Amino acid sequence: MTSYKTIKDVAVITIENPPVNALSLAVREGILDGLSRASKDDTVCAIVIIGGGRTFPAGADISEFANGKAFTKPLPQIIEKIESTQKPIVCAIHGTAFGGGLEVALGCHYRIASTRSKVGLPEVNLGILPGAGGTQRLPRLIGVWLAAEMICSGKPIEAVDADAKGILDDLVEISSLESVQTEYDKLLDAAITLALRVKNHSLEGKRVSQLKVEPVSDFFYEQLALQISKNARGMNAPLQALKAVKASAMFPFKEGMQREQQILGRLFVSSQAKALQHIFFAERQTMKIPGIDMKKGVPIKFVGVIGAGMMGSGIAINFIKKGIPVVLIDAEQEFLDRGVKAIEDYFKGRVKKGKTTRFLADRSLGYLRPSLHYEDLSNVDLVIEAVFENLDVKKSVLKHLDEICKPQTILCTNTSTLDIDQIASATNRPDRVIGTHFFSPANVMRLMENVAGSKTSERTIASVMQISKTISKIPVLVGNCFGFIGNRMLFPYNNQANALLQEGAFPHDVDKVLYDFGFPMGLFQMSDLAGNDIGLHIRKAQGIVDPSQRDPNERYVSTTADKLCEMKRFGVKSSKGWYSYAKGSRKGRPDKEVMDLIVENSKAEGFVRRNISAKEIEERCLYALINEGFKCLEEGMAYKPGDIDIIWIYGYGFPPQKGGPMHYADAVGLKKIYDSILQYGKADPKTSAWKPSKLLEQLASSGKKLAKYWTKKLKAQSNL
Ligand code: 3H9
Repeated sequence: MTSYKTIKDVAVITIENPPVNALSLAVREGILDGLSRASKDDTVCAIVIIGGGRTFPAGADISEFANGKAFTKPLPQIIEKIESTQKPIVCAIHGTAFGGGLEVALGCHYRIASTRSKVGLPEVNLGILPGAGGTQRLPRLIGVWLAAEMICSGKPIEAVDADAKGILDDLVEISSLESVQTEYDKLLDAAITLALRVKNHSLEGKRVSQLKVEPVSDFFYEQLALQISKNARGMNAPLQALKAVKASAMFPFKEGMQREQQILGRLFVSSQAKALQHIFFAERQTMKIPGIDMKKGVPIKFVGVIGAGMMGSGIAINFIKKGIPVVLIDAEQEFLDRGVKAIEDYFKGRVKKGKTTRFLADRSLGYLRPSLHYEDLSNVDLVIEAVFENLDVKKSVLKHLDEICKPQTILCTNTSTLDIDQIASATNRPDRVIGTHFFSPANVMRLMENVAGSKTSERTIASVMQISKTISKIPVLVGNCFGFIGNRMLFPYNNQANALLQEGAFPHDVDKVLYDFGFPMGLFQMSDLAGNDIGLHIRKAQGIVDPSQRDPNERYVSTTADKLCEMKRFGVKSSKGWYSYAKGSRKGRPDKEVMDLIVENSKAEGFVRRNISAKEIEERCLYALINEGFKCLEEGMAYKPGDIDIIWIYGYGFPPQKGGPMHYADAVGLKKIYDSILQYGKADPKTSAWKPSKLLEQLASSGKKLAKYWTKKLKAQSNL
């Protein structure tokens, strides 16, 4: 996991633990061994620590947190050993020196980095803090102010910025065109040159732990704490990390380290840390699908997008930003022009905000080819239709594409609810048809639900999953059912919210509970923002708006929602919906007209309104959501519990510190959830959402956890 060599009397310890050189136990032992050899060898005058392959360590090995290995030869001790070594140590950074990686660098006496590299302490995103001296050394090196900002936000910075802040001693200029090998060679050369230059220098002032910290006023901590509470609402780690940083200014290094370790110990075992670390791995597992070999994907080099509306132009942006040419089609010149302008404005905005350069923006725009003619799609590798959400319209577009595009072209339909098999049946290539459910705004939201129809081939799935990754999305493969995973689960969740209105709650009661749970906003606020007509459109498509078409054995909860649309209360866009809005504002106020309507409807529908507790609101909304998640798993529509968690965190604002609905279910206890579902079902037998999933029933009665059960099941499948 590490290698050792000497070059010009400089010992070079190379960390070799691909892909990210995580600081596993074997790596830590390798570093100790290298330090010991270099210290004992009289011919060695200095030491260089460098990462092999593409990067300096991107942190401690997160997989060692759960199995306890992190506590054997722990990282803080290794870094202490590095810092106290009598020969100068130069750290050479390329790639991403994150977390424990940066902490190792802070323990070295000199730090140089490639201009292409990034450094950061992202531990708060995993629910912990930089617990190998990061909260004590970084403030000593660059001051409390800058260190607290980096540690509490967890955001990485570019090497050039790190140099300006005083984290680095020097930069090694590497252009974007140079290979990783050239970067490594140049960096190692520069590190050895620096090591030889400083070989006889005193290490006085070079051991960061011995530097003094300039204290800052309490006002600074209070302001930052306020900002954290707003930006990272509900997250423990950033505020705890701030406490540790404050300790660096209050206590000598040793005592500061003790504080850091105490806080780390508490965070380490917290439910938030477990949830956030679960998400870290779940996000990276979405590409691992039983029975799908991702290597079978074909490269996508040329793309078509149909529909230049908000969705289509947003989708096109994702591709041209990555240098993939896009033919953007619309039927009308006016709509096409509007779409092109929206794309140009997007890039203009990025240049203005300093997020890209004019040159790069123009280069991206150069990949856009607007057209009114489907014939221009004859040569694309993949085409995504983003036309109106209507089965017949989508079928006729796909049929037309099937006639025009080359036989290998993959046809994608961007839909949030429609049946992929029916759409595919309009073509002669159902194996090359797949759903790509982008979330709006498509150029911002990272989630993509890729929907496999019954005939979609492995090659099509692999190609689309891979191109989704290329355009920086988080793709999740889901099965073909109404609403797929995200919207399918949204229905019972939303139905419970509406049922609560019938029984006695008001929109602001329900929204407050969901906000307090950690969602960025409640369901009624979300509906107002998206447009209440969207829900109506879906209910109409389901055929449940007309009372004569409804199933008499199923409770209908959306009378008020339907009436709001009749009253043209569509939400923020019409300044009134579930709430009323001042012109141009997105902050809604409870509205008497709506509250009266809710009370009137309760009466008309035979409900005697009652006070409903926050606990009941939370349980009913969330348990209905979770029950549907279990049904998605047992039907094979979702491949892993973690996939559902990723969809709900990235698509619907489920609080990440709770780990997603399925992780949260395990944390609450499946028996408790199952029993509550039975109870709510007894009180409300006409709501099918309260029919417990068989899988939930089975796990609740056997006392098993979903995560463990599913991992075992997947392992057994892969061994078959
Ligand atoms: C820490 O340092 C604590 C200390 O302060 C205190 C300790 C006492 N460990 O993301 P990718 C795996 S906490 C284990 O797809 P990319 C990852 O699961 C750590 N495994 O690549 C994946 O595995 P697989 C603080 C890790 O190029 C593979 O590597 N550091 C770790 O898109 C490739 O990952 C962080 O939080 C790890 N630390 O992005 C940084 N990191 O192939 C976390 C990655 O089996 N890492 N893996 O699916 C990252 O942000 C990204 O991985 C990085 C590369 C930007 C580095």
